[in-house]
Amino acid sequence: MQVHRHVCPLCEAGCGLESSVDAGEVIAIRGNRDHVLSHGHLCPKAFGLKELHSDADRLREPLLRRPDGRLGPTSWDDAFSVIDQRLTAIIDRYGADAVALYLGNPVAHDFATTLYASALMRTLGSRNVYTANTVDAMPKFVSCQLMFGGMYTVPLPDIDRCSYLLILGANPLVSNGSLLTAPGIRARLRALRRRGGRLVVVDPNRTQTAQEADEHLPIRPGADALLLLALIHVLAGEDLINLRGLEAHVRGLETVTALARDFSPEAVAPQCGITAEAIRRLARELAAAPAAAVYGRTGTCTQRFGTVTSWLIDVLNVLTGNLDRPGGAMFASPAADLRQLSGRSDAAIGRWHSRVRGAPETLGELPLACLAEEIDTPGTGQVKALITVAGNPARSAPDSTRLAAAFDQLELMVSLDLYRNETSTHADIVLPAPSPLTKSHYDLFFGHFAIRNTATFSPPVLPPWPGDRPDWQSLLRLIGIVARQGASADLDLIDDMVAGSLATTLGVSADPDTMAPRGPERLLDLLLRAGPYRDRGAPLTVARLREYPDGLDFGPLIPQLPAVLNTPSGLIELAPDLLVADASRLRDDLQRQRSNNMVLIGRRHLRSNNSWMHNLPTLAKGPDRCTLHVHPVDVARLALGPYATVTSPTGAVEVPVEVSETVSPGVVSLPHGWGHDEPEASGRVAARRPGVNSNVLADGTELDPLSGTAVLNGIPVQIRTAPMRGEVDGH
Ligand SMILES: Nc1nc2c(c(=O)[nH]1)N[C@H]1C(S)=C(S)[C@@H](COP(=O)(O)OP(=O)(O)OC[C@H]3O[C@@H](n4cnc5c(=O)[nH]c(N)nc54)[C@H](O)[C@@H]3O)O[C@H]1N2
Ligand SMILES: Nc1nc2c(c(=O)[nH]1)N[C@H]1C(S)=C(S)[C@@H](COP(=O)(O)OP(=O)(O)OC[C@H]3O[C@@H](n4cnc5c(=O)[nH]c(N)nc54)[C@H](O)[C@@H]3O)O[C@H]1N2
Ligand code: SF4
Ligand SMILES: [Mo]
Repeated sequence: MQVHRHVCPLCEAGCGLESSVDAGEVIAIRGNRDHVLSHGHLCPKAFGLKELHSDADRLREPLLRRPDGRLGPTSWDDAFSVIDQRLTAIIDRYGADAVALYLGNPVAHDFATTLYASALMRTLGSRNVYTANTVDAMPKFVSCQLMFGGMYTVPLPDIDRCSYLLILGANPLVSNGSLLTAPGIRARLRALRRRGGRLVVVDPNRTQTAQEADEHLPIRPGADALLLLALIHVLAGEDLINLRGLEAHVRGLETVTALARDFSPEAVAPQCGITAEAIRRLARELAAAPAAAVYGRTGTCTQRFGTVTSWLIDVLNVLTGNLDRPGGAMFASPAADLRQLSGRSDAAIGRWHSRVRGAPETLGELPLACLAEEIDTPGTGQVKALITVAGNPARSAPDSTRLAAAFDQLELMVSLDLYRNETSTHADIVLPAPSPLTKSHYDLFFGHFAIRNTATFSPPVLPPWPGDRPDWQSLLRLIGIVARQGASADLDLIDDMVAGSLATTLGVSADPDTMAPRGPERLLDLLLRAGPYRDRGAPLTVARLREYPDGLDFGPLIPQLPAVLNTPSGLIELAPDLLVADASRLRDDLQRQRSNNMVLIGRRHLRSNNSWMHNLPTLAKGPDRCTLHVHPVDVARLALGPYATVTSPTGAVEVPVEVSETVSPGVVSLPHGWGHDEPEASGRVAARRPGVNSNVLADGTELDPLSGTAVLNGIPVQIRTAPMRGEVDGH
């Protein structure tokens, strides 16, 4: 029996694991106590890796849509030769913009896919690039681009050293942290409180994280920006602003405090559903704390004021003098730093616009909410082909009914996935991805958001299955096709070009004698060599990292101002024009009559992962998760029975009602990523308890204007009791 030390690729926590392998099979998975960052932490999803590996429903060979309209097995060569013929014809006829690319969440968890997908993006040169960012973190990336000059320059709460932590719209006890790599978050939050610190959570739901806190403030969904402006109002009005040395690095202080003038705690209290006294006290506590950090995540992003809210969170970190300070909100310094690839840019938004509704591009992407209309609206520039990589937009995108229908109008759809999911089942060609246990792993993306600077490289735990092709090789083939070298292009040559261009951008030598062999490890090698760290006097490389299966520790985060700034002014932009202008929408909001509509928010579960892992028996067991949480007051008021119909302007779903004291009155919560009801998609275990797709309710017309991010939280809905469905889904 062999014990392999490796890192879990399933979420942003990046836990070090120990897998025992016997006769080519994983027989046990434990947390690695010696891992430099996770010290033995793991969650139930880690065991999912084993079941994922052996899941008989996982795709094992490419699928091709046959003349009878059904998907059937085909060979890799045939799959690529069909893609070559049809993709080339589409580009010839309509141009590269007719080919859209969608990159899903797991792309960010696979360094090889990240690097080759971006090479495909560059080679293709289409304006129709979509990712899960515009249903997720784009607001934060935009606000950091505008304030600090880099989308990866994101302040992280230094939770191991802070004495006060204000969390808005995040539930790290369940999500295990997002834009926050801090494995074992429960222990870290408990340690904060043990050392006399205070944890405050702002969330319409009294989540597991809120239950751990000293104080929970149940805010009305979408009102965070108002709350944050009121906190700034109090800091300014009570002379509590204290930059503690940041003065030399900021500009726009007066603009931002002037903006907050109209937003007194008394003015915002009714919209927030939080009393003016509580808001004043919060501001005073934040100012008085020796080391405080404010942190927000998806609840603050996927809402009407996503970018403004993300911005104001960091304004607070600055005004309390806690930015870039131990115990405050700090910047990571990853061993492989993607910021080395981006130049100075102050115009990251609106360099082009979507064809149909004219939505601006943000950081190189168009809003996912625009994809359906770009496919189903005829005219010049219409999207005719779509390549999806590790995503399920038929469940993760707003107005997903329209999107799924649009897929069937495409001339070509290619999906790379582990499964035939609700998206890939619409594809003409599905290219299977291998089990995560057969891939090497390095947290390229999440190193930028880790609370301690570490680096771990994990080789594959298990050998590949015969016929497996990793995503990066499929992407390399697609690059060859788009580069007009055909389906049987010389992949080594293309890979050399990808590596050569990366080396040039990074300004490092790609000397074959000192490099890792061709493929993703060579690209990672280049990034590590160009990065900030050395090991025992030598440049950091993949070979070096292999010597440290428990990870290399470069220590806690250290202050990085002003070198980390990449704004044209070289300063922290506290009041970027675009953000100040958008904040004027808030003034209108303040005047708006508060409606009595019920509003819908999302919810995550520890044993689930967006729309997948629902086919793994140990994770799928237990009570039904796709239920509507409704406060008892509303259950009584609406006379709800065991089932409810939830209706929004775009759609309706029928769900089991779960009476819940945690969700605020007037708010209901429903998880996303369910609705495994497409015939032949998603696997047999998942299909037994399909749940419903909450994204038929999100309408996709309302976006956070600066980031193109869809409003997925705070959706007005109507709720009424529904008849029992009897046997429909096994209830
Ligand atoms: N209403 C609502 N909608 C939401 C959200 C919400 O909170 N509420 N959350 C949003 C967020 S934060 C996100 S990130 C998105 C996620 O949206 P997506 O990224 O579109 O979807 P996922 O459900 O993460 O699906 C990932 C797919 O990748 C496949 N996969 C996993 N690993 C690999 C691999 O290594 N290679 C390949 N090729 N495929 C792989 C899985 O089988 C799965 O089908 O959803 C968003 N949508
Ligand atoms: N187990 C598990 N882990 C996951 C995932 C998963 O599906 N399952 N998904 C992964 C992904 S892709 C991501 S992006 C992360 C997300 O990580 P988190 O953001 O930490 O997770 P969420 O549960 O989406 O937390 C969002 C919170 O915002 C609250 N909220 C909703 N609307 C508002 C609002 O208007 N204001 C405020 N203040 N709060 C609001 C919700 O009640 C919820 O508690 O999790 C990742 N980890
Ligand atoms: S917390 Fe995340 S990284 Fe850690 S074991 Fe669970 S899924 Fe894997
Ligand atoms: Mo996400």
